[in-house]
Amino acid sequence: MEQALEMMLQEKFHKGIKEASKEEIYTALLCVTKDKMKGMKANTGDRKLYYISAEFLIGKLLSNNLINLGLFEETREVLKKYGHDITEIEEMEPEPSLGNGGLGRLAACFLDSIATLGLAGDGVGLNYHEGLFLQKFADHKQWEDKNPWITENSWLTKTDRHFQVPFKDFTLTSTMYDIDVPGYESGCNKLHLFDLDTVDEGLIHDGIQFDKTDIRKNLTLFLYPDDSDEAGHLLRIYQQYFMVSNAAQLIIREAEERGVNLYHLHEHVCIQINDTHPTMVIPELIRILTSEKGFNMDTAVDVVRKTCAYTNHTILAEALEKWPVAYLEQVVPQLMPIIRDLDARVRRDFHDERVYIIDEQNRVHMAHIDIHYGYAVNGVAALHTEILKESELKPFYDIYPEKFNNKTNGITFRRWLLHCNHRLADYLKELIGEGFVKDASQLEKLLEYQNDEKVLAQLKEIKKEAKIELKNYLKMTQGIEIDENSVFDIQIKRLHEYKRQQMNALYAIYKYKEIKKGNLPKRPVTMIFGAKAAPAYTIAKDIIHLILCLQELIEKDPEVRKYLRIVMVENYNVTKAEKLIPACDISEQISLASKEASGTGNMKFMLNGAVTLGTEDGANVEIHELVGDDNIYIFGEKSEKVIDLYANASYCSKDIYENDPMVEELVDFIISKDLIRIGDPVNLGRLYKEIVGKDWFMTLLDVKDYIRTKEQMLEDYEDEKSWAKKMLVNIAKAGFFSSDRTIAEYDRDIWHLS
Ligand code: KOT
Repeated sequence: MEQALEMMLQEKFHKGIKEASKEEIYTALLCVTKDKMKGMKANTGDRKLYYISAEFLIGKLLSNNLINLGLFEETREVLKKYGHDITEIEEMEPEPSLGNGGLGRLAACFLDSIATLGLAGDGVGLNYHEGLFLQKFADHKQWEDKNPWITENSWLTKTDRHFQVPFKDFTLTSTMYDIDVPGYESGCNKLHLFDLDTVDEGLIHDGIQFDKTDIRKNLTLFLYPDDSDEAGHLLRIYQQYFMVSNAAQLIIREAEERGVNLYHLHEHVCIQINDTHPTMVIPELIRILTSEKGFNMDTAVDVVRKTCAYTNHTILAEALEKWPVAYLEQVVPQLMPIIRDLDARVRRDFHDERVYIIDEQNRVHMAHIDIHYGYAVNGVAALHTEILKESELKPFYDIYPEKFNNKTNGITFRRWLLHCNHRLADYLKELIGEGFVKDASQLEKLLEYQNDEKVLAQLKEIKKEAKIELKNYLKMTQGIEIDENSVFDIQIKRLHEYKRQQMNALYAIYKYKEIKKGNLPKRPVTMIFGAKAAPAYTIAKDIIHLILCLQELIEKDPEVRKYLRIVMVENYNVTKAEKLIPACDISEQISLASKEASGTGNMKFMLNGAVTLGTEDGANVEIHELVGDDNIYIFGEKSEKVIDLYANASYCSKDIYENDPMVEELVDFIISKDLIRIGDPVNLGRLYKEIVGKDWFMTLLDVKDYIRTKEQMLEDYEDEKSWAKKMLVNIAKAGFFSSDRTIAEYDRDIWHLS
């Protein structure tokens, strides 16, 4: 590494390692690493997977690539020798925020595990020029700015693959860019990101506003900012079709290059459709096979059905894509005859309008295409899959029980332990050997030490060091100084009402009032939030406003500040997650039961020794089963009850508010003089009204149990040894949540690559 780095720096900047700036070293390291990956062997196999996804939230790549190439330690030492700190070099890398949250980050973890398991599988997506918006706080509100990430030297490599993508009024020529995906001590795969040469960043004005009319100039300009944005639906359809038409053409081209007889495509290729954003790949493949490759419709449908599999990531109604026929006619009229034919086949075979593809209001249900014309359907956690089978997708499960299966999500331990928490990783290696790095189930060896006081003390020490590191980072980035001896209570995830950050804010109000009354906690608590709200999601932004107002209220109150702090981290992203997670004591996973399909932050936290405070939702259920009652704090109503409340429309937040003085007092504080003095009465008033009058995600149903449970947790934290044991058990049991396990299951049950 030393020689390669020295040569690269000379070549690019005529400088040695000692004289070079951090930026120059970063750039040189990027180029050296890219060269090394070029020399790696590709994972190959007779059957190849294409993981199509509108989002790949890959995060920074330098350290991760170095870890997977086995070069991290050496590089760190070389830099140290010349007086550089690798963490400071990492800061130079712009984060590619090419995803909104869980779905996109999962796709990135999967690519890492697919490559690590030596499977031939590439990602296919879009090369957004701007990642998810940059979040800024001013006037206690979120403001959005553009978030470019592509610089002259980046992980992208321009290829000479181009395809023609036909739209109604014009045809576009694509360019394929590749990012190498090296496996850990294994071969290399690719992430293919398609783009247009004509995209114009100059269209952007006033933050993230841009002219939506000229598709040639804006198609891949922005990542779609989540589902609640009403505008830009047509642009979204343009993006989706551009993605899948390129994917379909690439898949067929590569199959032909490998000598595959297209009538046997399904024996050599499988396509994983990551939620419904890539669903149009089904009619697009059928279109190409019938119009260009001589297939008749029956055969094309049959081959495509045996090739495609679909993953569902949410049951939230607003996220289930239903495109008006009129929109599709306007953008991709060539697909409509095929979609109509697919719908006619369904209507011929099944006399149940709930499973039709085109509904009475002339909307195309994208998930229905996937389920009828794919061979597998999976949910992302045990509870989620059960809900799909028993309620959300029940009519489909009744028709195709054999297609449904569960694949509980996972996370890559390379990023979420080895990279983000070197101290813990090194200590674990020392204690139980290196085997867990490749075989995560070996983390259970830690259980042997659950009563070993030295080990427990060391785990606490490592946590303390991570907390100090976070403290220093927050001081540097936001000028906020927190106390490493306080309990770090962290909720970081997209801002959504179902995730219930507002319930956590009500806890802050509770605690504030208790302290004011003189009921002082034994140890100070630092409540840390990180969350972006979709730019058009009004109530989510109001919740951010509430949290920022509470933060200020407490900061300015010397009496309370000693015992309680609130820190809302600006521009929460993958990079910040990597700094926050190792430092966490209490992991907040408090979604309304049945609403969080899985969650993956919950897994990252437990792996790093945090204890979960959560509802019986998503993968929390499986965490609970693994660690047992003593090592997790569960509260709130269960999913059956919640589903029942929805079915009977029998939840009424106003009843709870009016009949419970404690709840009333907490909610009223949102519009108290104390807060209105700091914040905006419009935002706070709207949020207050929403919670009292609607509360669609049932905050008030669980808030008291939540407060009680969190108080219990804070009390238990004081028993140092027993808390450290909880930390240990959580780490030891996290092995199940390695994405290597998840991918091995996808391969065994769905892909059959190995
Ligand atoms: C967004 C829009 C449409 C369809 C699905 C989504 C979606 C779902 N985005 N993120 N998710 C999350 O996916 C994660 C990975 O499976 C889950 O852990 C999490 O619970 C989902 O909310």
